[in-house]
Amino acid sequence: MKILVTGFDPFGGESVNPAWKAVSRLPDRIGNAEITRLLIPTEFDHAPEKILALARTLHPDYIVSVGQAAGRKAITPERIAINLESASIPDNAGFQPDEQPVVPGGPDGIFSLLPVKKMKEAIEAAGLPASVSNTAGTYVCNHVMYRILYACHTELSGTKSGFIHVPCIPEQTESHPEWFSLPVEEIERGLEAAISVLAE
Ligand code: PCA
Repeated sequence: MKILVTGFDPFGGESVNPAWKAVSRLPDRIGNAEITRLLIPTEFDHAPEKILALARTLHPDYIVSVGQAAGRKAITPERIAINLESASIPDNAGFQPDEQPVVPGGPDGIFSLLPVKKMKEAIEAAGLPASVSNTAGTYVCNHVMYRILYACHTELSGTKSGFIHVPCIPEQTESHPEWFSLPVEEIERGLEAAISVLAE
């Protein structure tokens, strides 16, 4: 089994992104799955294109994308991506969509193809805070989740995908003391627990 796990680069003035920090620490194998880690830019267009370019040759069984959700107090598998994007800050390429569809004519929402409740339970069983989230927002993370799920239903047959948002790490809370944080080792352990559900 092959699992492609992606993490974003820093955005919004931050110098780190806990998503890539944690994803880059994942081992080469989890259960019976071979893990491929991919850094993606926090850019609406390039992020899904980079994932799709690799997925077309790798043919992974699963694609799990991971992003930062500042202020969230748990590791949160996302249940659904919506066909709407609206950005309060520009992405790393300077693009700032305002109330537009992710895929014109696409379905309003696409459910995760990952077992989100089982993943949440596995993260909790590892001793870490978890909950299933019902919104991935309207920024780059929702865009990536929607575009990759859309591709799973169209061109990437045999691949299932979904998204996990993670909290910040302690070094980010110096400038934002109000943000909840978890050490990067813990986020990595939580992701490993969630991914192990796919590799059983
Ligand atoms: N979080 C942002 C985009 C990149 C990231 O890590 C989001 O939640 O949309």
